Amino acid sequence: MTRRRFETRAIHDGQDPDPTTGAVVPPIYQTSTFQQSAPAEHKGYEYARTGNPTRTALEACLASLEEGQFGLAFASGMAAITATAYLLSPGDHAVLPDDVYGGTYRLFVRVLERYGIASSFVDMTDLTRVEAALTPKTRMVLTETPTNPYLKILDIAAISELAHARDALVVVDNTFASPYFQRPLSLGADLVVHSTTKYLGGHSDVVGGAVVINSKDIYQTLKFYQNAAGAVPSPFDCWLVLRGVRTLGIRMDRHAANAIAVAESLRDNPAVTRVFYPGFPEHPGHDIARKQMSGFGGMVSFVVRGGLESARRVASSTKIFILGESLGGVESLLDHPASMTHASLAGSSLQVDGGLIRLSVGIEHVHDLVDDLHQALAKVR
Ligand code: P1T
Repeated sequence: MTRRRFETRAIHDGQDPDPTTGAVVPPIYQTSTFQQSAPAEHKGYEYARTGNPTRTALEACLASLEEGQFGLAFASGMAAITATAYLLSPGDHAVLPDDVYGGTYRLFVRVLERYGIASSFVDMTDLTRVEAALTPKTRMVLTETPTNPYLKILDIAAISELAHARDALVVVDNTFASPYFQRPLSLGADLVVHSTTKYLGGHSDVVGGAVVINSKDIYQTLKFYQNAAGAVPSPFDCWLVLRGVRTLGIRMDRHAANAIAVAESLRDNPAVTRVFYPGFPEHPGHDIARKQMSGFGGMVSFVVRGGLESARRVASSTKIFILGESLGGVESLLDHPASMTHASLAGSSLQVDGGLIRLSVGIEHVHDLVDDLHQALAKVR
């Protein structure tokens, strides 16, 4: 039988009707512990930090969508990235993009450095810089593509080849593309991480994270860390993400269609000096995006003429785009990275432009979204 398609797997994988009751939707197993018939004899579950059937359903579904063997769910995207970082030991070195989510930067610089793990941040669109950053101590290359917030496109296959030649693991944060548009494991990555808070959950009502892996060894190590460190999601949070995942495909199609229309209209606005969208043929990563993604996603970033003050004015003037951190929900969100999501980069060499605005384009009617942005931009003309 041919492999079921993405949309079918999103609705069915890991989600067989409940064997006890026939419930079509996986139940929320709101229990902290499970009865044992004799000491250490049980039906696969003993204590809910170690495992819970609602979490198992989500983990199986996410593994299937990423075309991986194993999934692990966490309490947040940062918990998933932290568990992945436990694969590193003191003395090891990691390479990350210079344009990375501020929380990931903060974890590597402010936390992991204290444990003897060094990291370098490089412009990974330039493969010679990736190669130059790899040292005999490099054990991990953690990438994000499209990057947050400049939407740079990084060549997953080429970076994987360089990293693997030095025995470094490749981790791809696939939060922005979602598995609907991009499957890094099939391009050579070893691990995929997600903030399920974003497109996978899709409704801005849950915080969560996930890791998907093909290697059984790495899976078993991370599963041990998941239980040992304990940053697990609640059954209800797993259920919410799973409910979101079922509509991922249709939401992503609409996010991407709205994003290209918004990006095009911004390009024509005199108050905007630059628009970043990987779907534009002139975007430097467009050809790689066409090769490794099946759609360009729902994120658009742009620079407002007049810099920081103008950007802050625009950010406070939209009526439909909600000024807030996060992304990937059905509602449109607007972020001023320099003072919000990427404020933890302040003072580092990785600062983002004060005039930059990042949009998570939602699935409202596109004309309303375009009108809203142009009325806000009119305030700085
Ligand atoms: O917020 P949390 O679920 O812990 O996920 C962290 C994270 C990881 N990776 C990427 C690419 C992310 O964008 C995030 C969270 N990002 C935001 C909150 C934001 O607004 O960019």
